Order: sequence, then C-alpha cells, then structure tokens
Amino acid sequence: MTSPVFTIERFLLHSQPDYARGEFTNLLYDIALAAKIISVKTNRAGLVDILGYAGAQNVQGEQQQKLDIFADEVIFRVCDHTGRLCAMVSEERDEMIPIPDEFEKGSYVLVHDPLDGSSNIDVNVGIGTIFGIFRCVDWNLRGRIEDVLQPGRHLVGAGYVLYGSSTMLVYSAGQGVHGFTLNPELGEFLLSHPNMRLPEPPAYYSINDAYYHRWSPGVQNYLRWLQGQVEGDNPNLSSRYIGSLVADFHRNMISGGVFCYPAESLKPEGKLRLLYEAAPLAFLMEQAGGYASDGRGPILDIVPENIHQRVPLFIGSRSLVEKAEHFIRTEDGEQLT
Ligand code: AHM
Ligand code: MG
Repeated sequence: MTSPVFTIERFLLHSQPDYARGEFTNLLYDIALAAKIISVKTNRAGLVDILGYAGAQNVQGEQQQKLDIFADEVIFRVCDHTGRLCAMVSEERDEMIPIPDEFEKGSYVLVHDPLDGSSNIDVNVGIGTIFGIFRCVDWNLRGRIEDVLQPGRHLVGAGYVLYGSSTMLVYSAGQGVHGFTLNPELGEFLLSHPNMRLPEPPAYYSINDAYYHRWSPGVQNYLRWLQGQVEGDNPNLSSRYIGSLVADFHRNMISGGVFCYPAESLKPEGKLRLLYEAAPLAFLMEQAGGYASDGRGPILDIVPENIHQRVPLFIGSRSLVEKAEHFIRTEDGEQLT
C-alpha cells in the first residue's frame, strides 16, 4: 500500500486549526505560489553567463534584476491585491510596505526575507526565503507600524523555503512543523516531512568561528564546550557551517544541533534580523521541540523597536541553546553576547 499523496493545498485545508482555514490558508497558498516562481528563477541562476539570464542585459538591452530584488517583487505582487494582508515588511525595503490604496486591506501582516544567503548563489549553495505571519492588532486601524512591530510570540504562522538540491517549503501554523517538497514536473508541493521534530541527541553545531577573537569570553568558552574541550562534559557534536541561514537551520531541523550567530565586536547587535529572520525561525524551532535565544532569553519575547533590528541568535536543540545562555550569564555579565 502506498501512502496518500497530500498536496500543500489539501494538507492546509484538512490539517489545520480553525483559524488557519480560510484567509490564512489562502495566504499560505499565495506564499507557496511565490516560492514556485522564485524556485524556477533560482534554478536557472547557474545559466547566467550562458544565457545572460540574470545580472546581465536582456534582449531589450535592459539590465536584469538581481535575484533577491526579483524575489521581493514576486512576493509583493502575489500578495498585494488579495485582500488578505494589511502590511508587509521585506529585508529588501527600508520602510514597512503598505497595501496599495486600490486594494482591500485584510487582517494579516507578512514579514519576510525574500532571498536569504543570496551571496551564495554564485557558488551554487542552497538559499532560502523566510516568512512570518501576524494578525493585525486592531482591525479598524489595520496597516499601522504597530501591526508589524510585534514579538515573535504573537506569530500565527511562519516558515521557510529552501532552494536546495530540491525546493522545500517548511511551515507551522502553531500545530507542529510540516515540510513539503516541490515536485517540479507537477509544479506541486507534496507533503514529505509531516510533524518534524528535532531529533535527540543533536548532531551538529554551526557557527562562523573565524570571528572567535571578536566574541565575548562567554561565547568563546561556549564554543570550546561545543567542541568537547571542557573536561567531563562533552556534547559529542560534529561541526557544519554553510553560511546560508535557511540551509544551516534546515540541516539542524533534520539532524539536530545548534546554529549560532553571536554578537561580536564589529557587529555588537549581531548580524541577523529579528523580525523576519530570527523570530519566524524561533517560532518553527519551538514548534519542533527546540528553543531560540539571544543568549539571555527567548527570541520570541523580544518586542522589535524597528523593522530591521538585528539580534544575536542561538537556535536549535533546547539543551544546547540553554548551555549558551548559561555560559553568557555566568561569564559575560553585561558584555556582548
Ligand atoms: P544576508 O541577509 O546578507 O544574505 O546575510 C545573511 C546570511 C545568513 O544566511 C547567514 O547565516 C549569515 O549571513 C552568514 O554570515 P557570515 O558570512 O558572517 O558567517
Ligand atoms: Mg537575510
């Protein structure tokens, strides 16, 4: 007997909580459509020099767009007119994105990084889209900055798309984490990873240790602990670092582990963005049984003060992330995390 085939549409309609039906389901389906369009384009990125496909001149002599700008526009155009959203935020745009006046405003807010890790395109490494969904704070006043500057704890859904050796969409609407793999012949995302849970024991730590000398003592000693250099307390991990957040995160979702991007002297606030990178991934991680921290407390509790705010990030298996908090609390005091 073969198992039933679930397209993302069928799964969304049949397996979600009540609030996730209707508009919310349609919004997720919009995101899946945008992901398919972006996937087609990213798959052809290697043909740049042969076909003049991107970053070159097209046949009309116009300059082709960079892929991250293209991805940003795809998401905007797929989502701006549907009446489901009252605002958007994108890493690619300085300000909050209002819904154009000619369209209805809905009750949801979409925050996203349209193509994270895009510097990796040239070397054919997996890249990704990260997204989070909030409900507006006040229906009558929907579309204000207050709707956007919400802590991750208020997310009603989040996910990522990994454009890797295959394209995967992984999301949660607060009832577990579910992964779908794009079948390019059918053009459909098919359920391939239902109820993803972080496996124990964890397998990997991921951190860019080229910045070791710029970290606080607590973070430096945490790395030594991860490496098994602290006598009598060896977490028995191996190391992997791709330098592409979605790909690093996805590997740890499948194999267990921790990903860290601490603050360092040249980036005292960290590198990654709270609203559309850290918070959505923290939401997914908690849904999969893990935890995310800025080194001092839960990422999900931080209320953003501005849309592009950065944050240190420790995310993965709970025991490994809590160990980071322990090192930072006991060794750093008020210093960098
Ligand atoms: P980007 O938003 O400019 O693409 O940068 C984000 C990327 C993440 O995907 C990745 O985790 C991180 O930058 C890697 O940074 P580094 O090269 O400093 O290790
Ligand atoms: Mg990014």
